[in-house]
Amino acid sequence: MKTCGDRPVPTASRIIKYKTCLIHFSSSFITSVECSARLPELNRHRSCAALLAKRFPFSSVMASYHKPDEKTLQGLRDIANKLRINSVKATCASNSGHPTTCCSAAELMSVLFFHTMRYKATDPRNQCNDRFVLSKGHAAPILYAAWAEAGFVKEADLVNLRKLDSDLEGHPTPKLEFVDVATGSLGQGLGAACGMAYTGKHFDKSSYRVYCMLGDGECSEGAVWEAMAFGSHYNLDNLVAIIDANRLGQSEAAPLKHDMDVYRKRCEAFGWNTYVVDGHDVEELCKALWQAQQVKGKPTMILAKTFKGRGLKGIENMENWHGKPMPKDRAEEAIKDLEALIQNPNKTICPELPKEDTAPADLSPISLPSPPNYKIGDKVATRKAYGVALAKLGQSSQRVVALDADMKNSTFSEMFHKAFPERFVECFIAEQNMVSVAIGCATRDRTVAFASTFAAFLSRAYDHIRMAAVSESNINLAGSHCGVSIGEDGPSQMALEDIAMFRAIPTCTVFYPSDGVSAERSVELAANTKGICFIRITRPELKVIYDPDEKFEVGVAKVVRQSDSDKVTVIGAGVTLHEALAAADQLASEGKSSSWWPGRELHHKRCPGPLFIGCLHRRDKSDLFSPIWTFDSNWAS
Ligand SMILES: Cc1ncc(C[n+]2csc(CCOP(=O)(O)OP(=O)(O)O)c2C)c(N)n1
Repeated sequence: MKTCGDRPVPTASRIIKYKTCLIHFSSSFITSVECSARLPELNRHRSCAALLAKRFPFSSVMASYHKPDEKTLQGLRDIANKLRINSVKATCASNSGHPTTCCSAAELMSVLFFHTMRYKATDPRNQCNDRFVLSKGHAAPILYAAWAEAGFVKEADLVNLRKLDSDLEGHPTPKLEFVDVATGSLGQGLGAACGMAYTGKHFDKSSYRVYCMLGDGECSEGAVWEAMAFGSHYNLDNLVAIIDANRLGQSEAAPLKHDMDVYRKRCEAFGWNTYVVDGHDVEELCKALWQAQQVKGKPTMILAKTFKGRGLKGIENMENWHGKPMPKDRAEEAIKDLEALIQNPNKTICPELPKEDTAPADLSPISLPSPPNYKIGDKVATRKAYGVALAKLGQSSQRVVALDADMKNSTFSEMFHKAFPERFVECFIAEQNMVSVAIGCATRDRTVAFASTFAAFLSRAYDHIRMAAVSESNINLAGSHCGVSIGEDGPSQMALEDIAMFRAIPTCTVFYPSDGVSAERSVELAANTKGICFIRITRPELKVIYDPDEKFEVGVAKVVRQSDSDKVTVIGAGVTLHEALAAADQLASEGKSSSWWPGRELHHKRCPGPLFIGCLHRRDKSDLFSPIWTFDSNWAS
């Protein structure tokens, strides 16, 4: 069977022309046409065509496709081989890396970067540029090679791959201007790409498009399919994903091997438009990627049948070559072979420039438009104050967006939803994807993203949160129903590990507010704090203990009570601060008032240990020797 490329048939009326064809169609476009002599099937096809026309009115009638001229196509083939050569050279120089992973993707990268995507090669992070996420991050050398071909990276630097003092790390990170999100933990790129595409379509309302490349082995990750469901649910027609189906994973073949039809059916079942292509045929790729640009209402998946190690004699399509650089002599031979395929080594192809329809990000600080509106002694749950503050911040800045995982009526992010439905992203019960989507939304400072759910369920997204830090992301995560204070719901709903979990994340600031005032200020501080922010919020109502004008700072604990005769320091935060205060009151009533107990509220920045030492300010030397008691509702201390 000939797979897509020869003649995709965009409209039902055109289908009828192919009288003797057996038709295979994706839900919005015909993807492959196989001629057969089965005339009796004609009538069935006719009715099928009529049915298609009825079901898919094709809001966009496809503009006509112009095949690139032969010179351009050869130029793209030449670039693909140059990318291969540079990937082999770089991995040889570092004596590590994944040359075979790069080689299967060479034509895909060439066509994407030098035919399809629109971007300013001199300004990779320009807000108008198309975005590219290399979800199979171990193919980093070919990404670096593509940016060298585009002129942004010096070609001579490519051999510094994986060196300690080089930003060309083994897996891409945003230390490089052309990388928006770090990848390398497989399965996470598509969720981030969804966040970028959602932002482009619904927040920026701009024409930039988002491309994401995945490995076939990677597609065993459930997170990929969470992202697939999200992409089609939100009709992200500005999103194109590509599976580099090179058959092989790391230790053996990927489960579907080269069964492109099963890939197609799965992607279509998830609501995506699909094209099955020969991933080494630049012309087919140009056409499929062009077609994808015409599709309305759905994201597109390009299913590219490729061979791992393509172009490397004796290695192509062989097992046991994953993650292995080629021995020097074999590399030299392979480079010669590849050079021989290049017809015009000096030809460069400049990418098309993007449409200038995205405003630069507004980086001004974001403040609550009014102070928290509670009186000391009022009772309010910090989760509710979170919702109030988020809605207030939404008034202050268009960049504030909120995400939730079907918990908005528990986390109170529904208050933001009610006020700004157009800036609320329901991610449904898919916490890993919610974190990745938030990361995507926050790239290039397009949004200030707050994502909320029960704190307990953020633990299943831990690897995504870890990668958010590697991505230098500024996302804010709010976890409600923390600690044992949620009571009757039982341990499955209680976040007990969350403080330990977030404290271990580099760049993370943990806010654990104790009342409505500090909760609102935590949200305000988080919006302006770089790195990951975690706001730990509680279910039960707590007494307001701070004046609405109380000032809070990251990394500085509050002294709630103190006296000159204090004997011990008592530390609490959130709900436990109130327990500590009750204990202090009880001791006082028992005549032990000589030992006044200061309770302290914590906003701790990368606390080094369970005692939050970084936050405590001893008042004098004698304080150094006073005992410290902590009250905690987690398993971190
Ligand atoms: C979550 C995760 N699990 C495991 C790995 C280790 N690993 C790196 S590459 C790889 C195989 C990937 O295969 P595939 O997605 O098909 O990519 P290919 O190299 O074949 O293009 C594995 C298992 C990883 N990086 N991330």
